[in-house]
Amino acid sequence: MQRTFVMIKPDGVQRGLVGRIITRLEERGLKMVAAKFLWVSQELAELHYAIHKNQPFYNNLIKYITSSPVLAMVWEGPEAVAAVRQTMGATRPREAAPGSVRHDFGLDVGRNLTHASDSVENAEAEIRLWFKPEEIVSWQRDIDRWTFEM
Ligand code: D4T
Repeated sequence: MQRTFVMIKPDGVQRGLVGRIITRLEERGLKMVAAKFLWVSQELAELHYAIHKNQPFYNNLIKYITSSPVLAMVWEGPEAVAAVRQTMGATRPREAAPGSVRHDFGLDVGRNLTHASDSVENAEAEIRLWFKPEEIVSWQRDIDRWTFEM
């Protein structure tokens, strides 16, 4: 099964949307295998968004992500990277598909509620950056044969 890194950003936490966002992933059939609630340090924020260092929005992005706690998670499922990106919707909420988290709960790209890895390689790197191996929980979900074709 594929794994992907997901973060509910400060606006999602402050607006009390954590439960509703998690519910969407659970209802879709994805399985949580790690979670931690933390205040992101400047150092972790810079490592996570290193690829955007030269972008004009970089400073605001770092300020936003370190402004209040986030919920960092790892989710598992078939093609989990693409599936979670689809559930979250396009980066810019006003361009996100109706029914996606970013469409249904957001408007501004600088308050787009969630992060989800955009490739399998980035998912592996982000999971390594945010979690120690022992923080990932391998577990069997008893309903899986009714969710996944095995
Ligand atoms: P993240 O990484 O937060 O899941 O977003 P995406 O993967 O969907 O989009 P991204 O990497 O292109 O952008 C990272 C982050 O930067 C913010 N951003 C982006 C912004 O504030 N202004 C912008 O013009 C863009 C493109 C939002 C997400």
